[in-house]
Amino acid sequence: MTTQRTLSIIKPDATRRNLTGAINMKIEENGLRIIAQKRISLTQDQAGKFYDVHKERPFYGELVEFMTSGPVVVQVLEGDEAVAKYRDVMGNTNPANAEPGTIRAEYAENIGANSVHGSDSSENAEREIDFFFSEIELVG
Ligand code: FUP
Repeated sequence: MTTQRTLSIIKPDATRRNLTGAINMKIEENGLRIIAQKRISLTQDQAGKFYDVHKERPFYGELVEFMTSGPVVVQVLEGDEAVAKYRDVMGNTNPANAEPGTIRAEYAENIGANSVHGSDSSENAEREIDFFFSEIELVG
């Protein structure tokens, strides 16, 4: 068993439809613990920096626009193999290809407005957690 932490973001399409609680229920039902959480509005600058890895992709501008279109809930999840576990709980990036029962299959609107973000490696998780949280905000 390897206990890990991962960064989750509940995206504007989900906060707009009042789905924070429903998504948190899926997270907790799957054995992940929410050890930090805050609801914030991202600036264009913050969203741009967070998604810097996608800068050259054709959807980058739209992604930054979308992530600043309403509040987001940023969270740190902790649990056994939390990075891979949360990727499973989220489902495929495109909800049309997401396994039934996953967050994206149930709630995502489309590949862009896909309700949640989750770190894709433990290295990125560390970097993304540091982006939003200080150590004293993480209460395991
Ligand atoms: P994921 O790790 O599943 O969130 O997916 P990616 O890192 O590949 O993409 C990050 C975000 O970019 C997605 F959540 C939504 C957006 N995106 C698009 O809008 N269009 C695409 O074709 C791919 C990704």
